[in-house]
Amino acid sequence: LRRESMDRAEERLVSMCEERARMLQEQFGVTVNHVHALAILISTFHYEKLPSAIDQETFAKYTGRTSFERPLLNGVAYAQRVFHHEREMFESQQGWIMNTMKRELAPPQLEYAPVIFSQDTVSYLARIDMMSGEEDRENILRARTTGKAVLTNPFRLLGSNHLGVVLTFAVYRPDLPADASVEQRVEATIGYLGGAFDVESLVENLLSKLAGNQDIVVNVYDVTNASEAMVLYGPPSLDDQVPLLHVSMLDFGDPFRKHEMRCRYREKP
Ligand code: WA2
Repeated sequence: LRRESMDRAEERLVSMCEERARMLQEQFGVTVNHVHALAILISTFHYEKLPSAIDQETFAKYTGRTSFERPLLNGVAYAQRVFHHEREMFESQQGWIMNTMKRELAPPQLEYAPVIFSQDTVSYLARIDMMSGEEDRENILRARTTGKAVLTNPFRLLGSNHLGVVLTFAVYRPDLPADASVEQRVEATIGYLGGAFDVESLVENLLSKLAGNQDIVVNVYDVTNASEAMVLYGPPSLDDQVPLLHVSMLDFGDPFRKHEMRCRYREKP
């Protein structure tokens, strides 16, 4: 009899965990697809059209109106690629000077990625050189060589200080061939479109609506490096001391990264 109730409990845990993993992966996927489309929109209407058909006001309006398409992002922004020899001209044309993530004057670099367009919800990104942040910089470099969606490690986001990951797509000159080499990709890069998955608050909101939420504890980990899993969501926990634990695979669309969801029953007081 005890054996049977244990089996039932396990079955229920598995089904709740798989449901949550599927749902989270689905919402991640639609969000990534929509950001991909935004990157193409920028390439088409900001670069292919001369003069540009997009300015900060248009970008803010359009991204605000379509935010329902990106349920797990706290906002999107576009950072332009600027080389050092273009900096002076860029800053005088913009009428402002770029900052670092630490709100200092950006020191000389070979190239920069200052945010020129931002959704209102992330207006604090405006004028920041995104290459001045370690996680964002790595994302930018990997996005432009791969041409794919890339994700950072979990880290504390600007603005909210919530735990999350940043998503980046490179924006290319419209003449980039479909079979471009890595060198051609890097050369044809004109900017970066991305935003942050605010996992701490938006995933919480997603899971809180599901039945049985009171009964289980959910964690999401970045397990890219198998020997040191990084918590992306949920309380710190010692999984090896738990009698019933289920691990569901997650695919967030960046083949370089591995994520998983771990679920267990909440301990009854
Ligand atoms: N977006 C929101 N919050 C952040 C952040 C970010 N990056 N980095 C740290 N906190 C404009 O890759 C281009 C967005 C980065 C895109």
